[in-house]
Order: sequence, then structure tokens, then C-alpha cells
Amino acid sequence: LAIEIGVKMPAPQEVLGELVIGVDHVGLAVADLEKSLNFWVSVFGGAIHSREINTQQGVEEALILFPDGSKIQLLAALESTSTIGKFLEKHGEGVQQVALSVKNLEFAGQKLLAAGISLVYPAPQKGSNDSSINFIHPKFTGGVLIELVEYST
Ligand code: V0V
Repeated sequence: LAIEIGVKMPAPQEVLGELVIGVDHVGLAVADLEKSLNFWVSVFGGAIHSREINTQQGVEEALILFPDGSKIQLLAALESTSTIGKFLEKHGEGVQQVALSVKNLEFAGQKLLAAGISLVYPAPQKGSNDSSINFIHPKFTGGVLIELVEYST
């Protein structure tokens, strides 16, 4: 392929660009946390990294960690009216979110808003392992709920 000297490449349409570190986890809505944990650990061999209850989000959740650092999050509803409860009722069990880790969640939110992509929450919320989280509604992302997560360390 010939390279044309002096022809300037168009600037990339960057919104978050280097603020995104990578995929942190894929979150699955599950009906029975115990049953799903047993399934994932016994079949795929991951280790239980953390397990907690988040009343703000209405979930009991567990993170399963694999040797390369990738994670699967299992999300069970604390009540049927919670986000996961409603998801299970509408869609059944399955992928509920893809989480991307970012360097600066506040700044990422500002950049998204400037690009016309609004976040679910006006300010970051508490996520697992002392992370800060926010979400982009699936209507902006081709039908996939994107969580943005920033860790304190
Ligand atoms: C709804 N829709 C989805 C979806 N949820 N599509 C893909 N993935 C999902 N997870 C679609 C749904 O099929 C409809 O499409 C449309 O969006 C509106 O549906 P809805 O039932 O009215 O949904 P909403 O708008 O009431 O709720 C959607 C949002 C909600 C994104 C606002 O899920 C939310 O607040 N999510 C953020 C919080 C969250 O997910 N918490 C649980 C995880 P049609 O029918 O119009 O085509 S907590 C967590 O991850 C933690 C603690 C952590 O990571 O540490």
C-alpha cells in the first residue's frame, strides 16, 4: 500500500480514547447465585474473587477471577423490583452488562456527556471492591448495557 507523503490522516473521533483501560468484567444476571457460582467454578475453573451485597444496586454479586485477570460477575436480585429483578423478568438469565475499566470515571462521564451520550446516574455509584461505577444506557451502545468502573488503587 502506497503512503502519500504530506497527506494528513483525519483525526480520530475520540471520545474516551486512552481513558479506557480494557474490559474489566462481563456481568450475568442469574436467578440463583449459589447454583451459578457452583456451575462457573466447577465447569470453568475460576476462583471466587469477591462476594458482596450491594443494597443500592439491589444485588448480591460474586466476581469469578481467571488466571489472565479477566472476570465474570454473577448478579442476583435482592428483590424483584430491582434492576436485575426486572431484567430477569423481561429477558431471563443472561448477559446483562459489559464493564470497561476507566482511568477517571468523572472525566469519562463529562466527555461522554459532551458527545451526547448520557449516563444512567448523575454521579458515580459504589461498585464491588470499593470501585466507582456508572452506566451507559443500551440505547446509546447498540443494545449493550456498558458499565464504566474505576478502582481506587
Ligand atoms: C434494559 N434493556 C437492556 C438492558 N436493560 N438491553 C440490554 N441490556 C440490558 N441490561 C433494554 C430493554 O430491553 C428495553 O429495550 C430498553 O432497554 C428499556 O428497558 P427497561 O426495562 O425499561 O429498562 P430501563 O430503562 O428501566 O432500565 C435500563 C437501565 C437499568 C439501563 C436504566 O438497567 C439500569 O439502571 N442499569 C444500571 C444499574 C445496573 O445495571 N445495576 C445492576 C448491576 P426495548 O424493549 O425498548 O427495545 S450492579 C453492578 O454491576 C455492580 C454493583 C458492580 O459491578 O459492582
